Amino acid sequence: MKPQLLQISSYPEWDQIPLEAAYRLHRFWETPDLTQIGSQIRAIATTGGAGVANAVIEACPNLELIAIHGVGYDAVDLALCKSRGIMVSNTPGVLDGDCADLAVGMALALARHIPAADIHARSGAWEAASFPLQRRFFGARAGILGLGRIGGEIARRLAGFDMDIAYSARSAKSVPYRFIADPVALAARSDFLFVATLANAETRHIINAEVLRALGPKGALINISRAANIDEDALLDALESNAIGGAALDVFEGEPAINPRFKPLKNVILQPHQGSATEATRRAMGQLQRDNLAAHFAGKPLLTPVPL
Ligand code: 8YV
Repeated sequence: MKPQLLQISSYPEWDQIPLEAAYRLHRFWETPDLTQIGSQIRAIATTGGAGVANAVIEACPNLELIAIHGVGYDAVDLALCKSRGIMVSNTPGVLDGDCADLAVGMALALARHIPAADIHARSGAWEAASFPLQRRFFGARAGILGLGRIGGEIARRLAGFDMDIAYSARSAKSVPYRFIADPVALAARSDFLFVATLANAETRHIINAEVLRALGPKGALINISRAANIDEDALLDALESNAIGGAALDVFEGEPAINPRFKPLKNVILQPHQGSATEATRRAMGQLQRDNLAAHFAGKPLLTPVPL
């Protein structure tokens, strides 16, 4: 008999077909009432953004595994999982390059105002006036908050842009970049401050009004991690008053809805949570999610367990 699996959000066909072949699937968005089936669910498949609500975990008393399609596990209550003996897997390693590409691409687009310049050329405004001069990107000072896999890939790319790179992390690493433990000090020496840290209770609003003040009117903030790492109201205040130079954001509080205060701003680049969104990476994430599920149901250790 196929193990029963609760699926929290839909996947492309290339994931859906093999999942359906291996499991008896229950689509949560079609049947959110788990009263009848909750006790039969042995695994939950979800995404990094969607996670799983505690009420859903509680409605599945025989749940063994939550398999996340994504590296972030901040939307799953790990303490609850631990107390219930539920394992959690994620998909680290396969999405680092794409997330780093987007972070650097957003920073470059912000520095050179590429989207606005595109409109200038397309709209005919160029015939009346040249586009204003922009800011040089290569050779600038970069700060990276969180030098994990994604942060490391960002640094490797920025080195190719001859950047002077510093980073904050829990401890210094053996890398050729300067370690600055304090995020305020990191921001103060950064032209471009990249946020690439995982999100948890400790990192909540790690980018606050003080860090933004230190970044200053010439500094730009790039967030490729989670919205919760940034005090979004403080960021909006700083952007509206030009207290920082700009921001490039892939994640938002309450996404996919975004705070309407962002919309009229000219000093921002906004992306709809696209860090891992290439076909090659999403296929690799789906495969790793299924490999974790398959390992579990074959009685083998998970390939990429989330430490509980
Ligand atoms: C995706 C992500 O949004 O990896 C993560 O944590 O946030 C993203 O890659 C999502 O999980 C894709 O399913």
